[in-house]
Amino acid sequence: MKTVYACFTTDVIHEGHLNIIHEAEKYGELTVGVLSDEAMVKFDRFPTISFQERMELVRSIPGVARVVRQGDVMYDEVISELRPDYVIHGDNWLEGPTRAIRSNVERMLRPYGGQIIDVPYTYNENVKRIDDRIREKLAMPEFRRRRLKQLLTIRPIVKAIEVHSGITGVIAEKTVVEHGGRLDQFDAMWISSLCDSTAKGKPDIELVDMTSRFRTIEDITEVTTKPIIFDGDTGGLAEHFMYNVRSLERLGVSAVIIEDKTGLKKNSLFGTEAAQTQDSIGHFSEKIRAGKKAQLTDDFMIIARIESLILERGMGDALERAHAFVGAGADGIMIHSRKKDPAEIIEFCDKFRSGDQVTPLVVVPSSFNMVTEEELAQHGVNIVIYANQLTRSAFPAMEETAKDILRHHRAKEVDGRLMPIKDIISLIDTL
Ligand code: SPV
Ligand code: MG
Repeated sequence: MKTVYACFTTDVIHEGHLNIIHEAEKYGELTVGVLSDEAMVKFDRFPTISFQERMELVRSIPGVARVVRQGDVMYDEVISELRPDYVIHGDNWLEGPTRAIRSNVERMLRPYGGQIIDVPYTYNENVKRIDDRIREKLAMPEFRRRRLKQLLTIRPIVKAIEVHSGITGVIAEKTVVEHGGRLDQFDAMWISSLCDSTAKGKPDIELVDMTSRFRTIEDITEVTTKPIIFDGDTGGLAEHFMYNVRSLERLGVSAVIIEDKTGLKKNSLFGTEAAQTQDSIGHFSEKIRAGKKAQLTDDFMIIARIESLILERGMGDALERAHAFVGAGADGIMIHSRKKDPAEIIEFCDKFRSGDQVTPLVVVPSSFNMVTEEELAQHGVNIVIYANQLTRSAFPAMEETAKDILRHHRAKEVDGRLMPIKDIISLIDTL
């Protein structure tokens, strides 16, 4: 009896999967691999049911002889172990980034003469409706909110990219690259105060009010499913912060980061060039306590951001604050720096980790952008935020286009660098 292998990356069995099983039966005995939670998350199919439930679901389908766990999106381990005669998959992996997975399977099968069976991918109204329903479910506040904590337990480092609108949200949601045989994408989104303000043509001084910032969140949640980390600036008055924590939870935000400054906040990248006042440890700790007291779900995180290195108050002050804020209930610490060299950030992380191995650490490498995600993870960093790169890449491009249309009195000269209209249309989902 020949053997056939298929990997399922889903919470719901629909006619597309049944078709694969039906086809597989023509070739031999079918083993189905159920992708582990870790691998699903990396592949951005966040599970809505547990791994055990997914195993049971597949086991109950007639035509499936055996169910195994597949621990990675790539098939190396599972093929070495099972040596199937055939691997069967929908032919949608002939295109796009998932081609890398097909190449991986081809490479693994070649040495012993195994073969791939590409089955025409089932895509009809019914399958689309099921896919859409899973996406809609993942976009619901109760699912989205807990995703950050889930990611922290299963990703070596959580990667967040700045978003400030529906379209930047779509880019964060959908951008996948295949690089060196691996698929990569962002895990989460950062709603930066700098970029939210800039998109509205306003300075980053807590001028854009919360009602407007919440509207930005809604623009983003309407078209995405990934978890959100919200830049809460100073958090404002503790009495107001309490209400905002609840509003953020209700909107499905996973975490708010508040910084230990008071009075008129200016962007940290000004450093000491702008007069800025750091809050006292006692007062800021009270704000954290107030937020934690107001919080209603277990999923939400309040992360304390320390400005001591930005304001040149020294490493000792930064560390003292970090431990004090954790003591006050902070669920994470963000340490910021505007030095080009990551040395002070690394020193902080190492020293903090020598006394606290569990509290998540967040960094924003805008200035110290040489440092890699791998290096940061080695020093105990759990979340890396690319805080403003989408904004900083988009606006110079728009400005150049505006100038060139003025120069040429027409738009022909700029056309070559514009996104084709059909690509814009396919980027945006319609119901
Ligand atoms: C933001 O993105 O708004 C931040 C990070 O707060 S920074 O601009 O580096 O201060
Ligand atoms: Mg900010």
